[in-house]
Amino acid sequence: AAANGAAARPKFIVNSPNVVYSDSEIRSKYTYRTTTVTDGEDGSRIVTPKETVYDFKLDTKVPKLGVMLVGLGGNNGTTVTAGIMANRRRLVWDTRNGRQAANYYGSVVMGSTLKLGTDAKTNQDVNIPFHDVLPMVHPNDLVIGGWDISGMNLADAMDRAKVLEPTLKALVRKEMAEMVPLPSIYYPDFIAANQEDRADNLIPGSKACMAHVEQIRKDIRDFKAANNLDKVIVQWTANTERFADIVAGINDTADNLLKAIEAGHDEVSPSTVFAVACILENAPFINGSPQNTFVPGCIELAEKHGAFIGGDDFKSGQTKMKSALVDFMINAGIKLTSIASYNHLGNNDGMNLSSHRQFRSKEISKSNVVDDMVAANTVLYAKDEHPDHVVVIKYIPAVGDSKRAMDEYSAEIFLGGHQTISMANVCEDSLLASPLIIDLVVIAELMTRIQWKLHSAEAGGESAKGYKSFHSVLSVLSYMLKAPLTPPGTPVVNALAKQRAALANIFRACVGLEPESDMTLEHKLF
Ligand code: NAI
Ligand code: DG6
Repeated sequence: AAANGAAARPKFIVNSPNVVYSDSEIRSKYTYRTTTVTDGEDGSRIVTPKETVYDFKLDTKVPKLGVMLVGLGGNNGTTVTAGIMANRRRLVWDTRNGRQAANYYGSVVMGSTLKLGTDAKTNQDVNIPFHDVLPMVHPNDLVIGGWDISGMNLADAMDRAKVLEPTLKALVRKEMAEMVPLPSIYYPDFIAANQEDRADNLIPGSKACMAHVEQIRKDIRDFKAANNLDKVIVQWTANTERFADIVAGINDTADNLLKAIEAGHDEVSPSTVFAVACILENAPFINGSPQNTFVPGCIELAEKHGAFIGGDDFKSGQTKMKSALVDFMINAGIKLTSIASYNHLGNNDGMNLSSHRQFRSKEISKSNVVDDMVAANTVLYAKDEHPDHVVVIKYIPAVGDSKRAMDEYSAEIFLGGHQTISMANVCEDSLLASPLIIDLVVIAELMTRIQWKLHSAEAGGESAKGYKSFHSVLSVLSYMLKAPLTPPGTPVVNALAKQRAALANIFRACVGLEPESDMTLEHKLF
């Protein structure tokens, strides 16, 4: 993709009357096929195929993009920053296992492929890098900045994080040392008391106020101007906060939330203040932690301003496995009866989560991830029946960022038999989370360039009138998130394969391609 703001040349051309290319846009006419079900008078179900024709319009100009991380000096913040530097400079470093080159493993956008179609001659699948499906920002071109309540420069902060190899750190140290997080807002009641020692880089004031909102907005504008950026995306990768209480008259509507911030109400969290600032500044805001940043008033504010928000809580290791494995079990007709999910870790995230109220936020986001799959299987589960599901997190400093996760899945199988699957997952937590941070930024940015309208025969699909953006709540980011935020009143999808299919098929629709059905009739009917 072009890094200089020029329109990027598509990596393939779709040969269809429904797809029109221009210097700055791709327009497609796309027929979305669904099925509606109604109850017939005799108690039977009437199932009707339905077609809705949409026009999609993609701005192919790849912007110069900035990403501002809240929590820049933390394990994720320093790891993703150093990782992007390493890739940009194509660094290779020594490890005890040999030479290691920078890569983007773990990023769907940069590390995975998508089936484009079948080769006309050989009938074999043609797969392309996911990044080539539509013109996307390359992570090497991201300009990184952000805030942290700890004022440590990023070279010292990456030492504190204890994630990266010393040989890699030596190669990026100089550049990292030049980066110092902007001062941030700190309301001690929202994160664990054990974080107080690092809070030395603060915007004055210890509860929400409009001055904080305005300072954050100014920081975004200044960063944009200083780096000559077209757009900025903000992502919360700061400490997990406690849940904010939902209080009528305080955070239940957009107006009440703004008034509550003006009045300095105690139930407005730092992450909500950041979200509000970003919404008002029209910078997409993504929450990578589990707390309820997006209180109802915040979601309404985003809708009012047509600003993009996404969340919550990066889905990195244990939960990603859970959302794949449980999907398999329940869709295989195996009755999952319990999940015992234990993990311990020794990084600063683990220390913060050793405090009960912050653990509770994480417990909620880790626990709800199988609900939709259970509810969908009315053969195995009675109404309101759920598998037992317990989540335990322990702080063990000695293991640092190397998280150990142990899960036991129990299930009932044929004729009363039992199946137990035990899983142990060991990984550097921030090396799993960093590629997700990248994917969230790249995909959220792309979503700001896609518009749609209902196809109108009268306008011949040519009129630009009536195009609008996707809903403010970017549920298309669900694959990367443990507790996907969806537009109010719409279902949450946790199953990993469905989340990826939604992502891939929406992108295919933008270039007029059918969803990948995996029917492969070409290999079955001949
Ligand atoms: P960390 O504790 O190393 O980094 C968090 C940083 O946020 C710290 O540097 C801290 O000083 C800063 N901070 C706290 N409050 C702040 C505020 N109000 N403004 C600006 N900075 C603030 O944690 P880590 O490992 O980087 O994780 C970050 C978040 O991501 C945590 O909430 C964690 O639960 C979440 N997460 C991490 C995953 C992973 O695999 N590493 C996966 C899922 C979620
Ligand atoms: C321990 O649960 C700490 C958490 O921050 C997790 O490491 C993080 O949420 C990742 O969890 P998961 O389940 O996606 O691997």
